[in-house]
Amino acid sequence: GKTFMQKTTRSFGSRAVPKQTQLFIDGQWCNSVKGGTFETIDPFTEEPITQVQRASREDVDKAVLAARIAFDHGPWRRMSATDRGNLLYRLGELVEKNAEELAYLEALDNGKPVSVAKAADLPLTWNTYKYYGGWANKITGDTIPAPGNFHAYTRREPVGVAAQIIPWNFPLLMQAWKLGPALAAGCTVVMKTAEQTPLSALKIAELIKEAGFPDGVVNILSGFGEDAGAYLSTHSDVDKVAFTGSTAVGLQIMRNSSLGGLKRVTLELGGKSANIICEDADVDMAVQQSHLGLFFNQGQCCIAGSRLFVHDKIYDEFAEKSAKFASEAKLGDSQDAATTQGPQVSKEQQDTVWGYIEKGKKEGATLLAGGEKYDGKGYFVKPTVFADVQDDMTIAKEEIFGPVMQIMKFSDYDDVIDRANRSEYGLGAGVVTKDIGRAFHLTNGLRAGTVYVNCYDVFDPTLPFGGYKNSGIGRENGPQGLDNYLETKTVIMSRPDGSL
Ligand code: TXE
Repeated sequence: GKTFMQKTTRSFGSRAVPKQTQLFIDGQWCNSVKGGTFETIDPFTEEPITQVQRASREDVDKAVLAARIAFDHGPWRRMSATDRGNLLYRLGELVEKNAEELAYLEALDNGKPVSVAKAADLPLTWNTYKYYGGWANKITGDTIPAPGNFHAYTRREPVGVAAQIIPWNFPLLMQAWKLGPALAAGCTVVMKTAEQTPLSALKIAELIKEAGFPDGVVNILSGFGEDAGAYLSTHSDVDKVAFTGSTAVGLQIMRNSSLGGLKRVTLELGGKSANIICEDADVDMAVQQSHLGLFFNQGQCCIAGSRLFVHDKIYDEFAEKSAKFASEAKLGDSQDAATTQGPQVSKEQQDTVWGYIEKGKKEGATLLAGGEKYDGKGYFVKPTVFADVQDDMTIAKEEIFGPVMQIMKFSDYDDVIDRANRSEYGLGAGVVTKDIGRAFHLTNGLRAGTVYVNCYDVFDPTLPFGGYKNSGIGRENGPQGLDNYLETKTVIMSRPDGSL
């Protein structure tokens, strides 16, 4: 049994109720100032899981003030980089220790299969905290041989208070990608989680307290984008805004963030990533690679390989096998170990994805799998495969963010590079080939932040991640992830004449 939480019985079997539903401000759990709350919904049962405190402007002000004071006057800035790194590492260990509960919460709130959360989201999350813990005392400057009698050097200093706004598709991992580098750099944070998935982040807040971070260093607000999120991104006491979500909101944040003074901004936004299957590819392997690339996480991945360009020599075989592969998905309860595809995160997402399926049919794509409405309980979308998709169809241009595959045909390699690059997005791309020359030709020609060759959806804290064009600004993960949270200070000291 699940001893960590109180048990209740729901219509779809037993679901333990999460303990933590308050706002986490200045190291304390509190209700929202105005008393607002909202329901978070289980996308499998369509029933509310619990009521969560809803942050409004007053709570954002409180949290930003706490983060400001913690940055300007708290023990955090005086702590050694080694101690700061140890705290992050300890947080990683606590995530590992609490993996079972965290995976349960993640699956409950988001709908993803718990087996996937355990195998992917959790290890990635704890490894991210540990990875950035290791970086804390390796952030160094340079000594510079400036001409004249000077000793010149640079210091890398934290940017200050970071506002971080995250989405619902990988709640724990997006939280770690944001907190890890910010805390390693020595920033303090106000994070607003996604309204669809507030729960796992609150468990992390509990672990942050247990790890021993000073009060106010991390503040976690559950709430909505249009009020808490928008206000946080304009706040004049915030030095930096980091956001992951839709391109539309990313552009809004870019504008809003300049209202209260100049802030550093990094954005990780939508995508419509091209995945190119060459004529020499092992078709079965390519079918698996592209299936993972599109259907992973119910298709709710910003880097989903959602424009599949398949060489005409293998097109028919590929399309047929892909459709068969897709129809074998086991839709079900996220808490059931046998489930391979859970529900979409929300009714809104289910409706949006369904709208795209209808558009695909209307615009004349050939339906090879799925495509009928799911009318049982739970926000499911049947895995759907469209073939004969043309570049100008809506489903080939817009981010669907669901289990809907678009297969397109190509025959010329230079032409397919042009077609792949003819997109407002540039987050990821894939190539399947055994020909090393083709691999270089395509990877170098594609305008995207990550290119996978004979693999897809490989993520790791060591690997920089981010977008070209409308897919974002900046890179997360790797040492590049730290740059987003650091200023460079140049110090020039006059030194006595004649010293060497
Ligand atoms: O995203 P939003 P939504 C894409 C995907 C999806 C679409 C819509 O295509 O179908 O976006 O999803 C907060 N100021 N991605 O509506 O609105 C919001 O509360 C400040 C891609 O869920 O961008 C949440 O915390 N914040 C993506 C976060 O922004 C605001 C992941 C993301 O929500 C705000 C998610 C505002 N004005 C969706 N409005 C990816 N890149 O992985 C909303 N928010």
